[in-house]
Amino acid sequence: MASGTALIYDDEMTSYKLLWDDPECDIEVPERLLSSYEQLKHYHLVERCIHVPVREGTEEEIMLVHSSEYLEVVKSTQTMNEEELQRVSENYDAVYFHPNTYRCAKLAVGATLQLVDSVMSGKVRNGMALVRPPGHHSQRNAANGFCVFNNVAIAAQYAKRRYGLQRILIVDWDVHHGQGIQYVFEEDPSVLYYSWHRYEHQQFWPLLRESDYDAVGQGKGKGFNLNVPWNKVGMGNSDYLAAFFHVLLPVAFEFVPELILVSSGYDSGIGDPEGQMNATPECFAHLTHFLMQLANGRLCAVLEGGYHLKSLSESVCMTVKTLLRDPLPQISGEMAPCLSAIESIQNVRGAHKPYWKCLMYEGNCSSDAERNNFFCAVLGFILPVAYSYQPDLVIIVIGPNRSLGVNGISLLTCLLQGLAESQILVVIQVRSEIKLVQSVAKALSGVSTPDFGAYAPASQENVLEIKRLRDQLQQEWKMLRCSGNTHIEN
Ligand code: X5A
Ligand code: ZN
Repeated sequence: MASGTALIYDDEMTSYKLLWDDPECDIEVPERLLSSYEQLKHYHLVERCIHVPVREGTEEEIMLVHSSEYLEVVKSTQTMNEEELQRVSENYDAVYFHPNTYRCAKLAVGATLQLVDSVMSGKVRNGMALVRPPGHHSQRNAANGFCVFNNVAIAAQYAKRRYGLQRILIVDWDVHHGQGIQYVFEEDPSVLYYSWHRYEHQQFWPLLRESDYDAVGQGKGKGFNLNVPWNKVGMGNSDYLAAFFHVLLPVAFEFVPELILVSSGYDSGIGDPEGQMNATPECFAHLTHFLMQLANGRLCAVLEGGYHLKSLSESVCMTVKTLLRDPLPQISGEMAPCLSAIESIQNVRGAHKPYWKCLMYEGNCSSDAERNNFFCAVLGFILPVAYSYQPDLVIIVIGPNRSLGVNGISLLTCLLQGLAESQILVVIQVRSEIKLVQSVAKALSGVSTPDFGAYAPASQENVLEIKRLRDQLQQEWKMLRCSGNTHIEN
C-alpha cells in the first residue's frame, strides 16, 4: 500500500483578484491560498508532504465537463480590459473575471488532476490541492459562485476514463451546495455525490429547489445524489458528525468507492461569514479520518470555499495533518445534534431508503433487512455512543467467543482511533490467531486500511436489536439520534 501525502500548491494561483466593487465577490481573495500555505509551513506540515508540481489542465480535459463554447468565452477574457471583464462577469451569478483568471483556472484543473494521478499511480496514498478558482458551482456552460472550471467534476470524469474506475465518491463539505457537480453526475451511478449545505428552506444562495434532500439523482443515477440541507445556521461538530454517522458513512461503506474526491470547502467552519456555522477546525480532522477508511485510503482533497482566513487555514492544516496520519485532536463541545439537524438527517435517510440496504432496516422487515451488516452496528451505534462519551482512552478487548471477523475488528480499530487523541489499546485474549494479530497491528500502525469486501452480514435479529438499543439509549447518548421518532429534550 502506498504511503505519503501529496501537497499541491503554486503561488501563481494567487495572481488574480477582484478589480472593481462587488460586495458579493470581495471575500474571494488571493490571501485565502497564501494564508493557508503559510499556516502549513508554520506547523511544519509542508516539509512532511510530497510536493507535486502543478500543470495546466488541457482543453480536452476541461471539455470532459464544459462545452467548447464556454471554454472560448473564458479564454477570451485573457485580453479584456476592466470594462469588458465586468460585462462578461455580469452574465453569471456571483462571478468576477480578471485577465489571469483563465490561466489560474487551467492551473486549478491541472493541479487537481496531478493529485489524482499521484494517488492513482501509487506515488502517494492521499493528498491535498490548494487551488483558486474553486470549482463546484461551475457548470457545462457557466461560471458560477466564484467557480470557473469544475475541478472536482473534471477529476472524476478523468479518473473514470484514465483509470477505468467504476465507483467514485465525491464528498462536498463546503457550506454551499455544489450544484455544478450534482448536474454533471445526476444520472451517473458511478459517481456518488454527497453534499451538505446551508439551505434555510431555499432562502440561501444559490436558492435552488434541487438542493433539497429529495433530489436523489435521476434515471440510472437514482440514489447516487445525497443532499443534506441545513435549514438553520449554527450547525456544529455534533451535527456534522451525526450526518456522517447516519447518512454518508453507511451509504459510502455500502457503495465501496475506489477513489474519494473531497470538495474541500471550509466556509462550513466556525467564523465564516458565508456559512455562519460553528464547526471547529478539529472537526475536519475527524471527517478526514473517517473518509480515510474507505477506498483503500485513496483520498484527494481539493480546496473549494473558505473565507475566514484564520478558520480556513487552521482547518486546512487539520486536514493535511490527518492525511499525514498524526493523532487526532479531541473534538470539543457537547455531542448532541440539534433538532433541525436531526430533522434534515431523518429526511435524507427517508428519501434514500429505497436505494440503500443500510437504510432499509429502519422500516418494517423487508427481505433485505437480513442482508444488513456490521456497518450499521458500528456507524449507527458504537461510534455515536463513543463520540457522545468522549473517552480519554480506548481499550478494545477481543475475546474468544466473538462473532466479528478479522476485517470487522480491524475496521473498528481504525475508526475508534479518532477518539482519545488516538490513545488506543487492543487486548486480544486468544492465542494462535496470528492473522487477527497481524491485521489489528496493521490497523493500529496505519500500514493498511482493512479490506471490507468480506464482512459477514448481521442477522436480522441483531439489526433490530441495534435499532431498539439506539431508541432506548438516545436520551443519554445523543449522537445516536437520527430520527425524531422518540421524544427529545433540548
Ligand atoms: C466556492 C464558494 C460561494 C459563492 C457565494 C456567492 N462559492 N454568494 O464557496
Ligand atoms: Zn462555499
